[in-house]
Amino acid sequence: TTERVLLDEQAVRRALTRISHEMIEKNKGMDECILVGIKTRGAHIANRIAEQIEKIEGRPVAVGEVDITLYRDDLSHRSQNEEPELKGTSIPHTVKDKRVILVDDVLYTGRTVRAAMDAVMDIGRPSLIQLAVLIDRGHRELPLRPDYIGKNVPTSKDEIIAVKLKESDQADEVSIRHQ
Ligand code: 3GP
Ligand code: 5GP
Ligand code: MG
Repeated sequence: TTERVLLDEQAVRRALTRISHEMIEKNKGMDECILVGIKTRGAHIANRIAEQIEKIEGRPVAVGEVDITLYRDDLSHRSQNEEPELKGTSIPHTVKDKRVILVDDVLYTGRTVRAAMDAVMDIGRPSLIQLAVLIDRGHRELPLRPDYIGKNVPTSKDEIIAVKLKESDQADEVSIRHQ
């Protein structure tokens, strides 16, 4: 097994700061926006971005989360006929006519994001949905593209991106692992 660090604590912070500014610019302020993090680490990232934006804009940003279950015991090998499913939703605001920004740590096939979009659309009709990810590792299986990207990391399918965040791990660090 080899492991290589892609982003250290500073690099994670800078990427999220840049994304925060990009969101504010693209949406001409965040008043119409709700950040929706995909549990677990996507939700941590959404909270951090919301904190940054509040500092920059001087007003709070709405945040919610969705819990998408992955019926997989081996993270690097996906069985063909299993789709990620919604386990729970906590979005304490109406999404009707709002700009919903989904946030996840790693984007891979896109199936988790698709399930998250379904969950949001079940609640109400947003004016639009955008997508922010810390890492885009490629291998998309759906026609879906992130609006905000921390870092593009070309991977092979047997590589794994390890995302550590202080909220759930010891430190902030993103690395790539090959077995
Ligand atoms: P998260 O808490 O960072 O979101 O399911 C438990 C964790 O494993 C979740 O992390 C989820 O995103 C992550 N995970 C799900 N599928 C994969 C995968 O294909 N590869 C890797 N490395 N992690 C995955
Ligand atoms: P999907 O394949 O549906 O795009 O990704 C499924 C879920 O697994 C998403 O929550 C995504 O963040 C996570 N994921 C996919 N590949 C990796 C990876 O290499 N590392 C980590 N940490 N998460 C991953
Ligand atoms: Mg994730």
